[in-house]
Amino acid sequence: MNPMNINRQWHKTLLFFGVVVLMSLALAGSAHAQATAVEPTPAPSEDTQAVIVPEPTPATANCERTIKADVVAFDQVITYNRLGAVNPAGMMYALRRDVKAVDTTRGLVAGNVTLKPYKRPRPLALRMNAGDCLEVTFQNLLDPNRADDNQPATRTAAVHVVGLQLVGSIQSDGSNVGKNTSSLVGPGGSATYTFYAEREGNHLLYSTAATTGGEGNGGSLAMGLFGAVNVERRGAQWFRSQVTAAEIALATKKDAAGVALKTGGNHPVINYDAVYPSGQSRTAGTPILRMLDASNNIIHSDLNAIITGSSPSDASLKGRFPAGTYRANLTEPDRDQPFREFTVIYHDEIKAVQAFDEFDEEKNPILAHTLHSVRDAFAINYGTGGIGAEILANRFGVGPMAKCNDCLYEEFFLSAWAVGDPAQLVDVPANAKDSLGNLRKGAKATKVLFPDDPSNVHHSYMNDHVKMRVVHAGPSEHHIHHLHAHQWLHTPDSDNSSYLDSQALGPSYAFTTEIAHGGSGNRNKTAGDSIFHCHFYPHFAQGMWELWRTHDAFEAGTALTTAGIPTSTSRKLPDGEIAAGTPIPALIPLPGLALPPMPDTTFQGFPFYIPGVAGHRPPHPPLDTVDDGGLPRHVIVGGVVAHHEEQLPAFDLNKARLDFDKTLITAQANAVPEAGTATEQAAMAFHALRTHASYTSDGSATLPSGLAANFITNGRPAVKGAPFADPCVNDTGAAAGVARTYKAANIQLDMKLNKAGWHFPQSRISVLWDDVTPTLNGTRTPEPLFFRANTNDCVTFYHTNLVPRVYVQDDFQVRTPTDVMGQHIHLVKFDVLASDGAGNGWNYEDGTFSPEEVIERIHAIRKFNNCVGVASGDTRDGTFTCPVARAHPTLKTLGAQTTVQRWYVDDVLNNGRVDRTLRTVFTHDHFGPSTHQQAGLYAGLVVEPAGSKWRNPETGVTFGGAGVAARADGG
Ligand SMILES: [Cu+2]
Repeated sequence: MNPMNINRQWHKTLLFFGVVVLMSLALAGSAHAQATAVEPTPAPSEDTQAVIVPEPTPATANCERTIKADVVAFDQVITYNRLGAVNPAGMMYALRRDVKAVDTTRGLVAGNVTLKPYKRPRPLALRMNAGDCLEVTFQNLLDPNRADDNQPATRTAAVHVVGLQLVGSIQSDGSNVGKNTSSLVGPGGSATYTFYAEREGNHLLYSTAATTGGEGNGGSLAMGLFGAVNVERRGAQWFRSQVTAAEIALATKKDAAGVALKTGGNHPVINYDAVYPSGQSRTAGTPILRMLDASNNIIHSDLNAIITGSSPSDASLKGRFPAGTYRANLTEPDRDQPFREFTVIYHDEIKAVQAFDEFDEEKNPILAHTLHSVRDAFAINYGTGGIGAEILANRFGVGPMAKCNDCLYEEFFLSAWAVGDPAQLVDVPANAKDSLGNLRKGAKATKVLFPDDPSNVHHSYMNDHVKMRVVHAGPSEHHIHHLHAHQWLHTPDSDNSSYLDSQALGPSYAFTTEIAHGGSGNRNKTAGDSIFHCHFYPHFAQGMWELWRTHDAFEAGTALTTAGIPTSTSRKLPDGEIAAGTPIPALIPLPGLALPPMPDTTFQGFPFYIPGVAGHRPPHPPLDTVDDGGLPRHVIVGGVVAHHEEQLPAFDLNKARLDFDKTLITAQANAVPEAGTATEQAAMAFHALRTHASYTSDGSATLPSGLAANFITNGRPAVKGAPFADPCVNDTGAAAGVARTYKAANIQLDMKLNKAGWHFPQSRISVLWDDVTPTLNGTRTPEPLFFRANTNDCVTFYHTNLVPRVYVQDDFQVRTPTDVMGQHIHLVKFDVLASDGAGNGWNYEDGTFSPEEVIERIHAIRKFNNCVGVASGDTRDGTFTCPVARAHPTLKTLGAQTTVQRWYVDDVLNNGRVDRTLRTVFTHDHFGPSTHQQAGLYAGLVVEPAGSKWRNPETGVTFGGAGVAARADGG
């Protein structure tokens, strides 16, 4: 029996990140103002009061069509990421066509089943349309004997779907309840469950046979036995969203001579009805892209899909839903478009053997306590990216971060430059040991597996309409689904519904987020990686996050050798461990939309214009820095480090109990121009054009509307804080907004918390520049920074970092580097590449270094380049080779940096054109939030109606707002 590292959730001990702090999203209580313009009561828009006509609901299920799914449950090893976290006793569902016998002589019998090699373990996603019945033919192929005593004792199983109507009898419930005859089945047994769906939405699918077990934390849910049923509108058709390069070639139309057809822009002309020829891994004659065959059998269960409302080959609709299918609202005026569907299944209490022995309470009882809160324990779609294993891999010299001397701590954990895309699976995981049981150092993986589904990244093209089907399959915790740089209406059929980028979900809960303002890229057409994650930081740090990648160039998939390794000339992602790079899936375009251009040597498409170096932290964005403190824009690619407070040459596991500090002694740095490299400037020029003549996926130069098939990008020139996607833009590409500037600094102080004198020595808060000195000398009472803007303000936010580069060990947390801080904001519009206040995916590191980090890097670069003097004294002083720290021009701190965020406070109109405003907006550091949230580092932007003036509610004195002269720092 393989002893598994069982989750014990909340030990009260000295943890990586001390106190569990839940996010407080509504902090408006400390607002000290009132708006003179009375916020208008949302006027009844012409159809606000109108009755929303639901789709007809028959009194009893009346199957307009019967969709069939042949589903099996079986035992499957589930590996969660490339560092090696694994559930050797995983249990899952799959379509029968996607599994095979382990021992072919025994056939497909219980206990002898595994996924076919092309199929990555993912939760099962089944689809049906409203009005359909879904007939699930289920066979339990679980091993009659448990693989592990963490598996539930019962080996019975079923398929139960939350929220769908049962058809036929109660036997479709998949349960053993009350006096009903059980509809569970034992190993080898079969049952048929039939469900009816009356409306669009999404539903958790799971087995009710073992809902508790393994310490009472979820039974078979914790082992992976769950999925989702997504219900689409009547008439919807479903296609795969991402495939391999070989598959998109097979799904490209050919002329009579068999030559692949191309659009005028050299894109493949897509045949959405293509079928596999013989000689492929999947059955000849079955559809490549369509998820349903001609006999209504579900043949693809991908998490991601393209959903159309008509056939892509329909001459007039080209995949659109018939006009009026969806009720329009002014944050998403065109809801009848085809859309990309991402199934996002949160699950917690996962069973995982951790990547490294240090997490194991029996092998390392002391350090396991420190590491407990940063295990791989929270997941999405069977993938996880916990911070603990990433930091240990860096310290141990394994995985893509093995040589990242500049990777210190929490700041690199979400950067694909440093860690690769999240939840990649590889041929040799980073925790592989040698025959003596010792960790094998250095690079080991040679390829990323499953090129159609290589990572926890959901892909779309700019301007794609997107719906996320979010489900919670975990047994106990609640989560906050928070998405960067995009928003949705809670109920898009109601134009007065809440405008959100964060939404709570509890066990078995499910909702759809229909992305507003045209979907991918939001209103200002921002390409790049938008992370989504649980906003409870302990869950985030334990791996609960994914990326949504908006592409600005066509992705035809990475060409692979027969061994599955990217060819030397192929387009592929760089990697710190795998020299050949890692595959990009072929992203099937939505029909009827203008395609992004094929990448070329001038415009290479995201992320290839970001001048990062794989295996290291990326540079700061171009045009982002107001004051660099003497340290210009750069990438560190080598050098020598020291560990712990004592600056030891080697990482010491015993010291790590209390101290994860890491210091750069020498640094090899590559200069990157502040105004951008030639490649970056070409990308800026591309995005500065609003329209790019293009084609739809059938080769047509016109859209279904009859307009030219122009691919739309931002259309405004590069500007500080928004080099690619100026947020201060209207919906036709013209400049918008009233300028407003704030200048803020993050400071550390010993903050008193009550009259008894309780105080916290490492309080870290944001204040405006003029308030830095009075707050530090005690003449001003510290309070959370609440600042204001009116709808239609274009905010330039100066972010200065005056905080030490280390959070020292105290009663709550271990010693940790906090060398960089960012100002991540919710709800407003921004360029996700340069004002995300974060370093997510292949984006830049949009942060501001600590003054001490600036000085440390300057000293390390000087030492590497043999400059005379630690801080000055060389004839080359002031050059990139021998940088010299500078005092901040206003705040005087040596080495202090100021960077820029640019935000547009756009309107939120109901259908009566009344602006409901963005309301109160949360903003916080995103590089060390698990450390900083409980230390006080958060702020709020209060949004008032356009044209408001702001008065002190007690004195009546007007202090800001439209037309009122502000302080130099905006206060
Ligand atoms: Cu959570």
